Amino acid sequence: MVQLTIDGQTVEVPAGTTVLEAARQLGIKIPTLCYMKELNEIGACRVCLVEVQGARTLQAACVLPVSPGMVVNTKSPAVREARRTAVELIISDHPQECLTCARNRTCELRVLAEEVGVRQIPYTGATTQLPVDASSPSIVRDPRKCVLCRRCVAVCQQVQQVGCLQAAERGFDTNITPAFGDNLNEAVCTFCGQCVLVCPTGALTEKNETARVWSVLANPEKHVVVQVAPAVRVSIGEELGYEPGTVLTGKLVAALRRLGFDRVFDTNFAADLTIMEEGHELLERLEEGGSLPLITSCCPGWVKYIEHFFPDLLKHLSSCKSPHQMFGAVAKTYYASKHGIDPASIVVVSIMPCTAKKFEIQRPEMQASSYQDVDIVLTTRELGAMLREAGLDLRNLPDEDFDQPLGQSTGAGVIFGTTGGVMEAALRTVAEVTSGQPLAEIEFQQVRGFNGIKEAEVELKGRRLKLAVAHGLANAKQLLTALQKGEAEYHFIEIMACHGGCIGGGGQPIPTTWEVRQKRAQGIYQCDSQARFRKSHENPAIKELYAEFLGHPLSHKSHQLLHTRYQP
Ligand code: HC0
Ligand code: SF4
Repeated sequence: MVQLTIDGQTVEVPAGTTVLEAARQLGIKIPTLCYMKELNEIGACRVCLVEVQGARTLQAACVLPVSPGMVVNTKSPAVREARRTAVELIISDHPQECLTCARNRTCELRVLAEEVGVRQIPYTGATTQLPVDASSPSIVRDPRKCVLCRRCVAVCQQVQQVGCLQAAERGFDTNITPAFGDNLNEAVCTFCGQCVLVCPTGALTEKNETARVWSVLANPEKHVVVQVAPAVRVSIGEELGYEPGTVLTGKLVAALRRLGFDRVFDTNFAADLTIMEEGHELLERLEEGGSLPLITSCCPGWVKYIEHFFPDLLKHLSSCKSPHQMFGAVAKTYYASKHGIDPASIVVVSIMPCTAKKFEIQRPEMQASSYQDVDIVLTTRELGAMLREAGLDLRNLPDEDFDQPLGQSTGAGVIFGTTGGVMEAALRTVAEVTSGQPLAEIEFQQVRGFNGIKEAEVELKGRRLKLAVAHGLANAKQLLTALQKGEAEYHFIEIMACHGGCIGGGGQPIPTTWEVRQKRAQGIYQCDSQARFRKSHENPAIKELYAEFLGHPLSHKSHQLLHTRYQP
């Protein structure tokens, strides 16, 4: 242990601890901008400067290891002036567009400027004039607002190991960009949006579609139906001042109705449908010797990743479309004909915790209903903005129920929203369908929690099935590499691109930290434990859909509407 003094207080910390972390242990907050613990400790922004007795210059606390007897001052006049100057210099090359910026409420630079006492910008000079990159359906990059903190680079390279973003040029011309100056749409970006979550400013944002939604809501010719992803009900509250993980399903339904949606449906319904299809696909592959392991395909960031980086493994992907795409196809066929609505007038809006879903709906194979199956995707953040604009305070709204029939769901559907959930939901159904016996224990604890790669084994029809769950693309890569080398053998794998699964999706409220993810996951399991039905095959509306329309899982019609093919 190392003993040192910070602002007159003594603290003892393990060797190797940084001064920044030691100060935090004392409750002393040293401001930071580029810092992300264990991911981006590069001392680039110079905002965390401190004075160390005996040192000739001020030091960046985030990269300064403690040493015995060190005496640190975090608030001396020299420190405060240097920090303020660092922030003033950053702002001198930053567009002063706070009033119109998408990150107005959550901008770290804005808050930091206040914290270090910036009241004017004494510096003028050249400013960055690189063009906005709005090429992708998911993410907009505005290099003028970039503060070169490199947090996005760290996440993309280390957490996702996609390596899409990097620093180019030098000095004043330094900028963060995909390789070769490509735009995001041309690059290997998966649109996972994890970079958006860690961007401190408005340099990376989702492609905003709220204007299109307002416009269809105001159009009486349109029948506008909305579906809500599992993970949104436990995070939308954060946009409106609630604690992370607060379950707000009923109030959210009421709010969507007040916004003017004609029907408020649930993606959880379609998650149950996915389990019926994917569960039977697993059984078919096990029995008929199809490609194993079967790997889940409901996360569009993950699907884009495997297409770019492991095309030889595409045969392992489930042919199932993601639940919200299945929903769109069912809404514009089954629901339209059952209720006598012209599918051409139906607009399907998905509220998703995800930026990649904006890309997914535009894929050419997502038009099984003869129309684009899902028309518009809004992130949780965009829905938050719409609710604030409409002046809808959830606290004043009653709990209301989803519309039927596409609003009925089970606990198995809701756990899709967190890592391990698709696997657990599938096991609940596959185990019962094969044994014909009710499961004694329906909670599969082995696949819960935030370990990067989780493994489990279950007995199915006298056969031991080996399962794995990965979240975050670096973990997915590790699993796939082992598979490729023949070092790992599994029957069924669940992969989600984002840490924590959809609760940690790139469209979720900011901040999305590990602690916040934990609380949202707890909210998800709370929804499951309180659900009337907890297994997908028990969902009465799903039974009705098969009886009235699809026939049976993996039927010709199911294949037409709910499944796809991947081309390497
Ligand atoms: Fe998810 Fe989904 S669980 S991807 O994380 O599978 O986005 O919440 O809506 O489609 O159901 C996201 C969340 C969904 C889909 C579902 C799946
Ligand atoms: Fe990297 Fe994901 Fe951001 Fe694309 S969206 S640049 S893959 S972190």
